[in-house]
Amino acid sequence: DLEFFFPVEQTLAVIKPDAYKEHKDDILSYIKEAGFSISQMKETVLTKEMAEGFYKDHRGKPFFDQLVQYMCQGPSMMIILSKENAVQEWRDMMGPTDLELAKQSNPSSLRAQFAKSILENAIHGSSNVEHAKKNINLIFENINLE
Ligand code: RTP
Repeated sequence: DLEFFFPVEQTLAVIKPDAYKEHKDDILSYIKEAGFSISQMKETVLTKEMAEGFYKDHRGKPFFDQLVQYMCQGPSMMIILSKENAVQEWRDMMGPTDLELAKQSNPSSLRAQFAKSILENAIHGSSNVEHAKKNINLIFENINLE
C-alpha cells in the first residue's frame, strides 16, 4: 500500500482578502500546477472574533490589531489542500512571511509575487500537521480544538 510510504497530508491554505480580490485566478492556477488536490474550498468573510481566534498565538503582538483588520476587510478563500507532504510543500510555495525576504530567497514564491508587505502577505499556510488539523476544524467545522 503506497499510502504507507507516501501518506496524503492536508493543510489549510488561505488566500487573504486583498490577494483574493486581485489574484485569485493566478493563485488557483499555481495550486493546480503544483499538483495539489483541492478537497474543499469556500469563500468566507472572517468576523473579528474568527480572525482573533485564528491568530490567537499572536495576541498581544504589536501587529495583532492590524492583522485582524486586514483579515476581515473582505472575503478570503479558504482551501483544504491534499498532497503528500502538503504542509511543507505549500509553505515552500508561499515563501517566507516577510515580503523582502521572499523576494530575495524565493522570487518565484507566491508571497514574492503577490504580497504587498510583511503584514499584507497574501497567503496563509498551516505551519505543521497539528496546526493544519486545528486550522481546518476551526474554519470548516467551526470547532476550536483548544
Ligand atoms: P507561521 O504561522 O508559521 O508563523 O507563518 P506565517 O508566515 O503565517 O507568519 P506568522 O509569524 O505566523 O504571522 C502571522 C501573520 O501575521 C502577519 N505578520 N505581520 N508586521 C509584522 O511584523 C508581521 N509579522 C507577521 C502576516 O500576515 C503573517 O502571515
